[in-house]
Amino acid sequence: MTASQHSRTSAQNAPQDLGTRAPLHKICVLGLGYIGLPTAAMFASHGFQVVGVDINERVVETLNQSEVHIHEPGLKTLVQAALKTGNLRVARQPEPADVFIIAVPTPLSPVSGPPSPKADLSYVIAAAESIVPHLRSGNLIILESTVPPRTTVDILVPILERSGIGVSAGQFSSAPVHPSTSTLYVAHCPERVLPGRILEELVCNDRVIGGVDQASAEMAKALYASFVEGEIFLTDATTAEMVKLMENTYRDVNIALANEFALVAERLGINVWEAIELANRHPRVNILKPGPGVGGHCLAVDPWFIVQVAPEVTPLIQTARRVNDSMPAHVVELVKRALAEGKTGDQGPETEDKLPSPVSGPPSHRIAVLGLAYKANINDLRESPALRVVEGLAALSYELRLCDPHVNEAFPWPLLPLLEAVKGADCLVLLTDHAEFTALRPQVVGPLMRHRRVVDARGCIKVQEWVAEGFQVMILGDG
Ligand code: SAJ
Repeated sequence: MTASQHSRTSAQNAPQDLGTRAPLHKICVLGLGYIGLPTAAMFASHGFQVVGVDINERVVETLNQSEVHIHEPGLKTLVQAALKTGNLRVARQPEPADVFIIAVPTPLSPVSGPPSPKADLSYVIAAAESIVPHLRSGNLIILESTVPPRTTVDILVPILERSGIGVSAGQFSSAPVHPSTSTLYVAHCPERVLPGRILEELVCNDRVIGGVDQASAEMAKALYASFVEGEIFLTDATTAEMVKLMENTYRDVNIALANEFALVAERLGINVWEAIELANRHPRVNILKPGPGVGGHCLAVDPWFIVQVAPEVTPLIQTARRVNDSMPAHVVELVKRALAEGKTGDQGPETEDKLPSPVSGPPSHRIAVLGLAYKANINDLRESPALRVVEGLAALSYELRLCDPHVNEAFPWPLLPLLEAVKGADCLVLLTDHAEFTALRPQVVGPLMRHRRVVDARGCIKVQEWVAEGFQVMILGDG
């Protein structure tokens, strides 16, 4: 089917159940995480009656106290406003509604492991089972969670059919719509929002909606058109699942390429950052940035969902994943090398922090690790490569001083304010390019350190400035 643009609507002018012509007023959102909560609040702020459901009691309690457990620009204001109007309610259990939106996590299964991890669909299955007793004819069920191809048709639909109500059938096609009155409509509507810009992208991004049939896709489109300003494209459910996975896999593979270029540049003794900048002057080249690895709940996970359905024909995707997964260990090697490479630079002030022999062996080194979140200016630690680097450094018995001004979580090590983390350090290791760290001045931190060394895994410091202050500088990808 070709692309079709939406028309704007709202709950007052609500999309219709195509069979009964009843308006879809009430939405039950299952899972109040990074996607479910903003989506629930967005629908509520557009006049729908929304019940947000989460199995985590703490999440429900927090929201019922008008607090928000997710840090995302604008989210707290939106959620609080939605709760205040009464359009958004929060509960532990689902209840009857016109629309059910499943937005629960799909992590990698802890039991599958190498050589090829697989999706853990237990949350999707549990959420689908939990709504079965509440389903009524004419309901629209939307799966937003990222899933392996064919999950909607092979796993979700059979569970929903346990309700005794049939799922809107037939091949997806642009044939005329003849919905029955005793039918469930089912669609996959993957999210595409970037953490840090979720609310903006929820509204502005184009959206791909995959129906199990034409009627389901059209119903879901009418619903999302209440707030989506981007174009809405309709297709079948399996194509929509694959589209979502292809987007994140494309990015993961391209980051792996940048990381591989970085490793080659180190061998050649050239600077990959300069080389990438120059290569990107080509009108059809856009190489991404190398770094300490790929984190977050999407890029580090989703490519495996494609691999699991076709392992024999996906060597490129698998290799890319492994290249990106190998980067934290490479950063640990860079730190080891930086510490082993002589005693250049200012030795810093004589303080009581001075250890007997700071450069004679790894155990005595004090490392200030700057940045734990998986990317800049967010507090999200999921799959963060920085945590793998920290594990690697800890295994070498270095004394670690961790700092991440965006993160507020318990670690085996306390999180310290920046200048405290840096005090008496033998090496700074920059893992996340938070604004606080890219603005860091060597003139400020240098005098606090025991040895002036910095390892920059994000290519974000101005090398000359640091060298001028007597720092021994090591940049990932710069030989
Ligand atoms: N990274 C690099 N080099 C780069 C770009 C990113 O090393 O040049 C690293 C980041 O540091 C981070 C990881 O990749 O560790 C992922 O960051 P990201 O900003 O590329 O993506 P996410 O995971 O925050 O969000 C992605 C987005 N997908 C795409 O851009 C194709 C977002 O639009 C999706 O909605 C989201 O995944 C998701 O939920 O699937």
